[in-house]
Amino acid sequence: MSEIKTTKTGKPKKVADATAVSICPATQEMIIRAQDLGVETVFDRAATMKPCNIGAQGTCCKNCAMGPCRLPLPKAGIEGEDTRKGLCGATANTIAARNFARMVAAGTAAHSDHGRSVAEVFLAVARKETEDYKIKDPGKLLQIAPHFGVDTTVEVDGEELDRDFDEIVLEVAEKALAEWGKPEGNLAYPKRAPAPLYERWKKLGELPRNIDREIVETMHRTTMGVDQDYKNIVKQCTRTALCDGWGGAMIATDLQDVMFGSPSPLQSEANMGIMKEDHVNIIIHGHEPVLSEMIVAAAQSQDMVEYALSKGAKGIQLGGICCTGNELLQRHGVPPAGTFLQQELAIITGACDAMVVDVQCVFQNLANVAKCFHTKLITTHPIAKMEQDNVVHIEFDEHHALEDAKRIVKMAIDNFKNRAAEVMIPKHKAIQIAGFGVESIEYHLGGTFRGSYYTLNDNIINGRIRGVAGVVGCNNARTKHNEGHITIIKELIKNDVLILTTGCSALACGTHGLLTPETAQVFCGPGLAEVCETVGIPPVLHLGSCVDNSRILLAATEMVKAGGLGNDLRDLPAAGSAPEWMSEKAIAIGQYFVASGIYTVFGYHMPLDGAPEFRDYLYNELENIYGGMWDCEPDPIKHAHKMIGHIDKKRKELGIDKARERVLMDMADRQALEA
Ligand code: XCC
Ligand code: SF4
Repeated sequence: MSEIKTTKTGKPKKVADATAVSICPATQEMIIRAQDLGVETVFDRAATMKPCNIGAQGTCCKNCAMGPCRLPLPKAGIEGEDTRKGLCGATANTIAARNFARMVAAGTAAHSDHGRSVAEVFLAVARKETEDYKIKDPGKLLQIAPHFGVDTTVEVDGEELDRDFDEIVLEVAEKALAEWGKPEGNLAYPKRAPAPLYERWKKLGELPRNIDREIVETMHRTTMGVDQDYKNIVKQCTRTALCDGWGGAMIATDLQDVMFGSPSPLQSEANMGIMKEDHVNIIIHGHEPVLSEMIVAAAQSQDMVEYALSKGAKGIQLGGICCTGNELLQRHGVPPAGTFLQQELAIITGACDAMVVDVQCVFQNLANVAKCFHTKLITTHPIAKMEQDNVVHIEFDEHHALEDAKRIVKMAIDNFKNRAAEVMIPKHKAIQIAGFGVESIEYHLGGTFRGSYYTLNDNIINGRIRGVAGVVGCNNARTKHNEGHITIIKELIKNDVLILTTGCSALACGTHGLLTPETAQVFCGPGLAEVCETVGIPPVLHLGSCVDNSRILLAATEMVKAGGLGNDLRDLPAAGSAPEWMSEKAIAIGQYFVASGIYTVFGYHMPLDGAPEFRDYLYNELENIYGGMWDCEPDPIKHAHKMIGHIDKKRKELGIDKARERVLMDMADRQALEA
């Protein structure tokens, strides 16, 4: 049970101080309600349980049964030679690098296995084995086909004709799925990177062969007694991470767009206030939109809506959590109910009639919380079940997808009348504009004339926009919920940096009202505000879920193509950030950002401090190899200024630093005039 326990003296165990652990008022309210009801949440556990300090330093090795070998760094640092070693002789560098590599492998596996599921459904569509999924964006299919080496035209008697569409679909599906296990050659998508970047990977011997193979090789190389040169391990980290960003994740994004439609800007809302007391509330949580797409269709179907009405509800309200939430927001405007750290809290409202989960970022404690309420917790994926007996498993199969989804929706409707606890939905919610993508940025910030990112580049060159930052990633119960994301992003836009956001960072931005065009006037520097006002976009663009970080890579690639900002991603005045990261997936993302030439700063901490030499290699040396490097800065303002410092360095290298000084001068002049 998850009830808040008492200590031996009968005093309640320490619980979280709601205002100290989140900046979100809805979250604070629900933490207090949980505590009043005696229901324990992640916030309370974080208040009582300390992380292991040697693990936190990255130097605990349990890769064989002679360990765990724990190598703490003495507080005073190492004087003279570093003689710390595990039983086998593994150094702190080796242990930390192996642990790091395994995180890259796990993160890549998660994103890529998601991609594989999507590719499998796509193959079912191509083979016409399912009626429930269709191709909603044929244009996107034709656009990606050549990247897989699939021709979209045929030559007949010297004449070039369009190829049969179904034939193209089938070939793309087969080629895409082969990316996980093809026996020879290299992964297809890295070729989409700017040529100098691709050539660098090739020269370094870091082009991935196939997705599964690189993950397997990383597991092999980091097992007891194999790769003992941390620099060599980092090379494999890159090859594996490229399988994520320029592989499985990018394929997931593309095929989801093809089947479910490419997002375009839309208005929605965010935060727990989207739940409705008089509606059946279904919260969808996890990552793969394959099932949730069907839940949307089921919830909107006439028979389900009527069924809900017949049970006394006014309708069906869907709400998302985590990246499944982002996927549904981007394509259907389904409002997210919260970030990763709000998953338990959505149940604590007492109004969650069903929570449907698929894979990744799902707390096992949801089952314990659900037990205290009427909420039906439904797992749907064969690889993600829960042991608790109050959890229902409805396995989802793409061949009868809509039927499965309707079963789930019906179960939620039937549960509406069972609400036992008093319903208490926080009032807080915010309006947001979401649904951006590579294509819509081009539409808003490109010239129709040039059909490219020309206007964006132009405004970077003339200094109105200082640079671009990708701010992404999780929440972490060890840091104040949403504070890192919001403080860093506000500081960046104040300094005229345009933000591309995904994942829980994007959810945080929605929650705190940063995804509206009006934000520009309140929080932005003068240059960025002017651009946003002119083209009518928010200064923070929601690009989707975490697999959609691939959109950030492709947007950056489009910037290079549009010209004037160098010829490689490493030349761009750009930086990456994950302020509140917690998932292994974030490490995989960080590594492919860095290996793509992007300076990437993580908040909270990195598990590297026990191995300072390896840490310095990631933070400094990698810049000489990739142009991008890692960094870590827990203080949000300093974090933002590290990114701005890098952006300014790149502006200087491009010779466009003077332009910005002129723009600022213009602004000062204008203000003087206005006064
Ligand atoms: Fe999970 Fe994707 Fe992290 Fe949020 S951001 S906590 S991974 S849901 Ni991806
Ligand atoms: Fe210890 Fe080496 Fe075994 Fe790791 S691999 S647990 S360092 S003996």
